[in-house]
Amino acid sequence: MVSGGQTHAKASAAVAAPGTFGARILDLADRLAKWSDSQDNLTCTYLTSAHRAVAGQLREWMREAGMTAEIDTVGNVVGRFAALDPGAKILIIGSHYDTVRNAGKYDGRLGILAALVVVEHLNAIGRRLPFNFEVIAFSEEEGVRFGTAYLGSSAVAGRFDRQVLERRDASGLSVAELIRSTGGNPDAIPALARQAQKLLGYLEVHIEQGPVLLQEKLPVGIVTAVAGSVRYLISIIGVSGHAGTVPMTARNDAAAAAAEIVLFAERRCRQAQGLVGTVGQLTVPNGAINVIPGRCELSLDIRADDVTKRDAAIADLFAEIEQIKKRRGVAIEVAEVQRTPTVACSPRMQGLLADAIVRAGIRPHYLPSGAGHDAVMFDGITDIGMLFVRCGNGGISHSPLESLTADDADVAARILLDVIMNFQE
Ligand code: HGY
Ligand code: MN
Ligand code: MN
Repeated sequence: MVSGGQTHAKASAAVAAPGTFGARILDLADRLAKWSDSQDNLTCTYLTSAHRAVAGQLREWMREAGMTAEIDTVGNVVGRFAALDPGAKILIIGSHYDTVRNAGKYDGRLGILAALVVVEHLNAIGRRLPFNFEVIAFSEEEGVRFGTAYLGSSAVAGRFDRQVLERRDASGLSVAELIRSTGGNPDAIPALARQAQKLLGYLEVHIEQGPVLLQEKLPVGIVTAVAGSVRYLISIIGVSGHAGTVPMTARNDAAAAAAEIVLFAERRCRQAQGLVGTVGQLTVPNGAINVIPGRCELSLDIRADDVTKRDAAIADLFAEIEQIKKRRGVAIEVAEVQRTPTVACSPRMQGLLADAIVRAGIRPHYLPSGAGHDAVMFDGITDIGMLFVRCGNGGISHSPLESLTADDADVAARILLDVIMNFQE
């Protein structure tokens, strides 16, 4: 391990003038944001041409930083800053480069770029680490195109669910077909799994996506736990009809039934602190202005800081759906597409982050994450830790209003460097 536990961080970080890490992170994020699935906003979904261009750029930057770097069969960009001892264990620092639709530039990408600038710095000062340092840009965390999140990190963590390969996007293309179309091989996915005993830990730097660090007037915080979520896709089948001739009392309107579900979910999730419910997608397939919706499809994402609270809300929701079916004479199919547990960050990793934050002269602040993160895939496989970074505009995220200052990005990168330079097994 690091000789004598001395902190090289101060010496080595001094080489990089204050602010350089932050400015570089924001510049690289701007450059990545130029690739998008949309002309109008930043959208970078799984294995689109924009997504693959971003992967190629990340691989190039990783190589220029002194890492070996490859794009694996599911699109993860895996950079490796090798130890002097090739048989040394591995510390993984990762986050995702896919985005939601109409996204901000920093969700996921901050974590990749913070790790990248740290490796650039280590390489510049000729420092090698006593462990192999893997920087992984995960290919699919948001689950926008196929509905299920963590595709990239689940493969690396050895938790990939083969059923995901059958999921189809709006065009009817399956995950397996898409992976093959990019030269990947779904049968090679199990081989991506890292051996748990070879891992020293998993760390992720991520924007907070909330207002707490703003309110605390702190640039960074230590994540205590990451909220799990249950995601459903709901199909409502009613009877389509002429908007002008079918009396209101004779309708089985699928969209009106969906509206009842949306409002019930909102009402029920307002009943408890730490419980949230979101309908993020709501469509009337092939709808028309003068046709009563015969079909309506919606997504539902339920989360809580406590699994009992979450499951009670889900039970109430299912009971209400039964009532809506009877009241409105519609069929309602509910498919669970993902269920992830609430995951605690390891006390060891929290301690390493806290020590580095104190050394930086900052008050350590601990907070849970309401957002999901790739880190949850590594729970139970290795120690996980997350560093949150303050974001502006009230903490808004999953929006082009997402913002991050160069100063805060710089602080985060320096803390990450300090943790790495002082990392003890
Ligand atoms: O949905 C989430 O919490 C994360 O942004 N993927
Ligand atoms: Mn996100
Ligand atoms: Mn994210």
